[in-house]
Amino acid sequence: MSDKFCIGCGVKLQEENMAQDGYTTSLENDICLRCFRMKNYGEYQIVAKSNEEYIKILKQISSTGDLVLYVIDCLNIDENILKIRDYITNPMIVVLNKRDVLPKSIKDVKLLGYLKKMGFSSEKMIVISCEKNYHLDELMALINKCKKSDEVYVVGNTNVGKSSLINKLMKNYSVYPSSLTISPMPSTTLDKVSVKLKDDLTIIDTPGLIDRGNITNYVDSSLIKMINPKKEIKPKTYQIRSGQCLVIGNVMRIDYLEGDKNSFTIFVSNDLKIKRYNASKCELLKDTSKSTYDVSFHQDLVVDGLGFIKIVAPAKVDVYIDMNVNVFIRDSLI
Ligand SMILES: Nc1nc2c(ncn2[C@@H]2O[C@H](COP(=O)(O)OP(=O)(O)OP(=O)(O)O)[C@@H](O)[C@H]2O)c(=O)[nH]1
Ligand SMILES: [Mg+2]
Repeated sequence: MSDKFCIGCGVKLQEENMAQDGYTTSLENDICLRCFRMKNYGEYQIVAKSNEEYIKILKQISSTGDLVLYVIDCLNIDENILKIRDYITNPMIVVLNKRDVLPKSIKDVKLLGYLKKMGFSSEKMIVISCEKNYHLDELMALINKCKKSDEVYVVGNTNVGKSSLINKLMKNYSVYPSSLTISPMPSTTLDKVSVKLKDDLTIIDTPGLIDRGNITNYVDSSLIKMINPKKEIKPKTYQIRSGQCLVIGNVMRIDYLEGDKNSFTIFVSNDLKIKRYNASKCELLKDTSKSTYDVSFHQDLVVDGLGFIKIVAPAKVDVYIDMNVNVFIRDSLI
């Protein structure tokens, strides 16, 4: 065993066992074979991680008292995001990333107001997009102003864009290189990775907390690529009567059971096809798990990792989807 760690994902490098994490053909290399394949060929190999390991890392971070950037994905705002406070008490900047995928009509103040209403209050908050370089100057200024030492940690669920954020900060504000591995799959980063931005600032990437209810854990890699929106979502509105259903990307079905003539607006990746059917004549996805929801006025039905549906009038609906996926109702974001 070496004492060298992969600069892409943080795993300890080894050249003994190809089947194990950290394998590299030579210890002269700086990255493991898994990262090499992801970076060069877009070939993804999912690694099963446990949240216990991550919670251990969070506890270590907590004991430092250093500034933490807590990254959240704009599309996955749910009550679980507050759980971070069970693990760390550090000063924190809440960073709402992937702003570019939400329609421009949704204003940043609305998103920030929503987080406040959920319970974030003492934390600084900022809406950004790594992809579009949106508000990164403002974030960098905040980091410089709020950091407690030379070290700043980046934490959050898997796939929210932690490594993307660090690579972007390095590209914009550092003379040093950074080659953290980024991928659309969950659990890309496997351990802590320190990246020196300047003499008095080192940013530390961490593996993400696995969100067990997220749909990306239960579909194959080609579908994950379609589910992760790459562009601004174009919401699609369907006028719908009870007895009709919508099938979204062949992963989810929503049947409108009871209620007046209604309007469902779907916010999911533009790559996913949506079709409307007469529910009694449609057998699609009936073999998946079914749950019934009562959606009230001004509420969204959220599907973890997929997106959300804004329903105008109160509605009773059946949702068919993989049994592990978290589906819930929240006050409307819009
Ligand atoms: N549209 C959009 N996609 C983004 C943005 N930032 C990151 N992504 C994408 O989100 C996916 C996950 O990015 P990563 O940087 O690997 O996320 P991570 O949080 O480090 O993930 P883990 O290491 O698995 O915990 C990739 O497909 C990125 O291209 C953004 O601002 N906008
Ligand atoms: Mg990462």
